[in-house]
Order: sequence, then structure tokens, then C-alpha cells
Amino acid sequence: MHFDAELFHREPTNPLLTAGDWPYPINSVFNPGACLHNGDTILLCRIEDRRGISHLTVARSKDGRTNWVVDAKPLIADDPTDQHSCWGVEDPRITYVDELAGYVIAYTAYGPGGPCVALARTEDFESVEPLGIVMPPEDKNASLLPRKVDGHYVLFHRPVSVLSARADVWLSKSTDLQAWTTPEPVMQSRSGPWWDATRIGMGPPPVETPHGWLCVYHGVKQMVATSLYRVGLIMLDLDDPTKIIRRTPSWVLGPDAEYERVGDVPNVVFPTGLVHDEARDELRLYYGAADLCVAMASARFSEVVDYLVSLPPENE
Ligand code: BMA
Repeated sequence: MHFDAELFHREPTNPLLTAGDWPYPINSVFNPGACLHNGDTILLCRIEDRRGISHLTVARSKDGRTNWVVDAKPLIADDPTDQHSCWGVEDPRITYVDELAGYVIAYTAYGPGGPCVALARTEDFESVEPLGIVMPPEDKNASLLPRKVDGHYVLFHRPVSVLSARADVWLSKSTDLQAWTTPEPVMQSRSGPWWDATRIGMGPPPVETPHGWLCVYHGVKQMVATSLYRVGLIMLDLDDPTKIIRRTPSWVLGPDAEYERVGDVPNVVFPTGLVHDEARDELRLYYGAADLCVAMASARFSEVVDYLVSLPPENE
């Protein structure tokens, strides 16, 4: 039996990436999408420049831990001529899709209309093919499943209702990544004093296990002086990903280290990248810390799955 608080271990060399590692002047580097590509770990990092506008730049490492090499130019830049992304592009999640023989990047495009969901496709992380805006504002925290379910691609996203002020996780389906079905609710924030009562959002793309889709999400608790951003886990039904079958009662990672407690936005652990290293039975979770730097925590994949399966079933 493993307790949730013991599952993830911070990398001793955290933070992995800070503004000082960048080949050009920036304010901060955080909230990276992650994947394996030709054996390298790719982090597509959100860079906030010194105007306050974000773009996405690649950092690569052989082992996913050390010796990061940062590209000289953004892979996806803000576009001053585009109403959707003139205020920047943020918080990418990367999914390898076998059927497309490439990676789909889901990210937030930000403009005067509010944040909305954009997709792009790449094979090599050197050039990208934009797939356009797929969810209108206000919507963000989008993450695509790595394969179709029942003939459809599945995109998780987080619309915000102005009327109810709810910010929950929904999913939409598509056969071509362009036309999307009516959103269906997946997961709601809890209520009252719970750690994930104020807002939630899907983190990195879910990982398929024999028991269900393993998902990492962020939960927010609004305090008087700060918002606490923490990380929880859910498992979704493999054939019906609107159905939650397990949900961790507690967070599995929350702001504790100095670099998570102190920054541009204090008390933030914001998970956006997940690499499953099957050979090592390891999950490496890459996250933004305090909207200032990139950090990583790792867990045994089999322990995480065993722990989730040991929880009481949801929705039965
Ligand atoms: C969320 C997103 C993230 C950010 C987090 C904490 O709403 O905008 O980009 O890291 O807030 O500020």
C-alpha cells in the first residue's frame, strides 16, 4: 500500500530550467509540454518574454534530467497580427498520435477575446503545421488522447462558465481534429474546503494502462491571500473517457519546495508534461513551479497504477 504523498519524488537537481538557461533575455520559463522524440526528451516550454507575452520554445535532453539544450528560436510564436494569439501562446501539451505519425500540440492561444484552445502538428519539433483554433474563449488546459476511442479523437478541455463561475473538465470528439462534437462533462471541481474546490484542469495527455486512462490534473484552492495549485490523479474508463473510475482524495504533489512557494505566482505546481519511461517503470512529471521555472518529479509507474486501482471505485 502506497500513500499518495509518497508516490512522486522531486528531482534533486530541480529546478531543471530557469530564465538564466535561455540563450536570449526572458522573464520566466514554465508549464512545459513533454514527449520522447528519437530517444531525446523534448520539453516545449512556455517562455514569458520581457513584455509579458508568452511563446513556446524547445529544450532537449538525452536523459530527461540533465544537459538541456535550448533552441535559439521559438517553435510557436505569438502573432501580433492574429486576434487569437496576439497576447501570446501558453501551456502546451504534446501527444504522440500513431495514426497521424506525428505529434499534436494542444495549447492556449491568448488574445483580447480571452484564452482559447489551438492545435498544431509536428513531426520533428523543427517546423509545425497549425491546425487552428478549435475551442472558443474562454477555454484552456486542452489535452488530446493518444489514440481514437470508438472512431473519434478525444480532446479534454476546460471551458469557463461566466454564469456559474464553474471551471471543470469536459471532452469533445472529432474524426478530423477540425470539427468537434458538443462538449460532454468529465470531471467537476469538489466543493467547500477541498484542495480542488475552486478550479480544475486536465494536465498532460493521459497514459493508457490496462485498467484505464491514467490522468494527471491540477486543482486550485482559493485562499485569502493566494491560490494553491496542486496535482491529483484520476483514472478514466478506457472505452468511455467521460467516466471517472478512480480519483485520488488528496493531492499527490503540491507546493512545498522554495521554487514552488516563491515566484511570479507563488504556491503553484502546474503539471503539463508526462513521460512514461517503460524500461525504467518510471513516470516523469514535468511542471511549472510558481510560474517562474520548470521542475520534475518522478514516480514508479506500477506503484501509481496499483495505488489508483486500490482506491474505492467512483461512479458505481
Ligand atoms: C492558470 C494558467 C497557468 C498558470 C496558473 C498559475 O490559470 O494560466 O498558465 O501557470 O494559472 O498562475
